Amino acid sequence: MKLHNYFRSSASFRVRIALELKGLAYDYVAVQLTKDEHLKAPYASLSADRLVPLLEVEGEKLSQSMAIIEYLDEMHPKPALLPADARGRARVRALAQTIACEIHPLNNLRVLRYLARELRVKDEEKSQWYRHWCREGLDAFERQLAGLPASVYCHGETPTLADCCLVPQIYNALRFEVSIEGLPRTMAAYHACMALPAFQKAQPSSCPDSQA
Ligand SMILES: N[C@@H](CCC(=O)N[C@@H](CS)C(=O)NCC(=O)O)C(=O)O
Repeated sequence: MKLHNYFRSSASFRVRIALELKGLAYDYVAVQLTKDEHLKAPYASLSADRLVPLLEVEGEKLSQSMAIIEYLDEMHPKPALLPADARGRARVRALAQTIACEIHPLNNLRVLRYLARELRVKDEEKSQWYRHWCREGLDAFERQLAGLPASVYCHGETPTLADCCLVPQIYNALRFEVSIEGLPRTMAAYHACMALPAFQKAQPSSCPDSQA
């Protein structure tokens, strides 16, 4: 398997976590987003959406982090990243999508670049945009967790798809100085995950293309 990704990409980070949790070996192919490598050959001809991550597996090119993680979970069921029951799966997917579908698209590189380059939004206003949508999404995440039974991770006693999404989002929140005050369940799950070797190995600073 070949994972085309970028160390700081949170969508890539989600997939790296899933691969590490499942103990799956992969070739790391760096795509430098800051150098627009995702928009140029050879990556642009490989990736239909010109986004990372992209997983090459047995001649197939899989895109979209959530689809990739669910594929890995189906092909390599242990340890499971989704609960065995339908209701549990719906809860975990709702948590994961709160991050992947509500927060991330508003704060993605091309959106921030459009704000800055086309709309001429100042740096401070761009940061304010980032912090606003990130914090609003994390508040929604915390309210969802508050409605669930107490657990070590986001849902239950083992990491799930929700944790694969949460950890990269908190990593970005810390990087962009988003307040993480008043998010007790969210931060407890984050710290529980970060104590695990799989999350440590997947984090940006452990990546071959990591820039200090
Ligand atoms: N929904 C996609 C999002 C993929 C995505 O937006 N990746 C970002 C990096 S985290 C990217 O490639 N951005 C390039 C850009 O915005 O130009 C997924 O979950 O894989």
